[in-house]
Amino acid sequence: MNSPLNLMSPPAIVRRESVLDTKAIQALDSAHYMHPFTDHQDLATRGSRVITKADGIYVWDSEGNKILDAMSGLWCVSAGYGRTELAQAAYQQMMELPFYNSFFQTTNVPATQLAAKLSTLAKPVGDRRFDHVFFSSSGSESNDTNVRMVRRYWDLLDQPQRKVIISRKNAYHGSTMAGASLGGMSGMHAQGDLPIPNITHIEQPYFFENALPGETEQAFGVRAAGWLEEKILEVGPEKVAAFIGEPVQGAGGVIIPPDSYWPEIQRIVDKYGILLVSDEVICAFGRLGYWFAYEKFGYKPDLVTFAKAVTSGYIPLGGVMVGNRVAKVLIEKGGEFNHGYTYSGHPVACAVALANIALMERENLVGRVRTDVGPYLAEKFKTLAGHPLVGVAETCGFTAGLVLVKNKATQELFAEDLGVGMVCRRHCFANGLIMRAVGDRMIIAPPLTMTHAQIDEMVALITRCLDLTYAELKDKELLG
Ligand code: PXG
Repeated sequence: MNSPLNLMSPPAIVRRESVLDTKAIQALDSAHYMHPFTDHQDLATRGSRVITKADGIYVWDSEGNKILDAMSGLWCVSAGYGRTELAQAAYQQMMELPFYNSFFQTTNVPATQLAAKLSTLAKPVGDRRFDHVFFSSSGSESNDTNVRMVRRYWDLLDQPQRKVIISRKNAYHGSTMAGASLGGMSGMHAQGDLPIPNITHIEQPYFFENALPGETEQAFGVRAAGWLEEKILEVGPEKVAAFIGEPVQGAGGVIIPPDSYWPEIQRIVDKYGILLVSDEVICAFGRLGYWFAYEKFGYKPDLVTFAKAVTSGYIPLGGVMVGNRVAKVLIEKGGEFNHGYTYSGHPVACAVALANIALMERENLVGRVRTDVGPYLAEKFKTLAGHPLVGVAETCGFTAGLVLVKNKATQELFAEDLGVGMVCRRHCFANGLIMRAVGDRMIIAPPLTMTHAQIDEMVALITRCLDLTYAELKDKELLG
């Protein structure tokens, strides 16, 4: 027999500090690696930035540049980089049970414990409780699961004609056929005959672009929710299965709805009896200061999508919190639900998620967003709103967006083809800061571990990059 393993002592990590041949990696990358959402001819001419290591809130590239990652990887690394206990949890679980499936009446300990833990974190609201979880490995897969569950639910209730799912323009719900169809990204729909049938979209609740002159935010929120009712009536209420929305639209540019929006959406879905799906792939696990963001906005979803920060991005995991309204029907009337993934309830991913949640609880990462670093970031963004290039600067929890404008007094926007957001993003990278550009909306979603001093450092970098962008635009006589 092999000698017993000391499960608590993973082998020492050998740090690969040797100098990397960046050009060689870039050549291999360009020749063989097809990247997501990438123009490969463009990539080949410019070469990829090779990220080689990370610690805390910083990443390093192969040229040794240290970069403050204000996007947490891609909205994922909420606990920050270099957390030994997450690596330890993965190592230990890999040695104990690296994989077993959850089909055929089997289960594993971490998946079971995580499901139970998530059920306690997803607070009951009104008559909705979340006693059940369905696991996948990503946000996209989870939204495919939602489509399957929503349609199965209505079939089981003898209303098979209820198939239409209403979503919003500029929403992001993933990149599988169902995810991309639910999303409202016109560039994605233009490739591959999307959306698939029975998915339709309404306008987004974006005050800055869609409000009428003189309209208050509160009035706009109610009017924007009203677009859902108009669509329900247009489709025919008897055909509508569900509405899906992100609490705050992330990839769409951190679009924060007015407070009046979600309660009015709730009123409308209740009126027509349709299911409400809250896609919290970005917003859950503390990003908005709550474990789940429906709590912040006070609505009652039937299904809640999660992924990303459930493991702080250390390993892929996603899933759906299944509310009692849907779970009861699926379980009591449904028999076998013919849906699932090889990696549903992957023991290593679930073990990392349990360790990540324990870490978040111990460091109060969720609470500090609500009462400490969230308000501090909001205060700092108020000062950024005064910058001559900034039209609006707004935050929600620990995510934020600002709009670059040609003329501050009139709030006139730049022509789209100027790509001003990308100009700003270039200055960010060159100055050691990762910030996302969505059109001319610059957005951040930093690790929830940030200290006040690190927030100051980030805001100083943002200011510097705005100054540099402003100077470049002024030189080119592009300001209004
Ligand atoms: N729903 C939401 C709300 C998301 O933000 C997905 C689903 C899909 O998750 P997966 O794990 O399948 O990627 C997401 C993902 C961006 C960006 O540019 C955002 C995401 C993914 C890629 C890029 O901001 N969000």
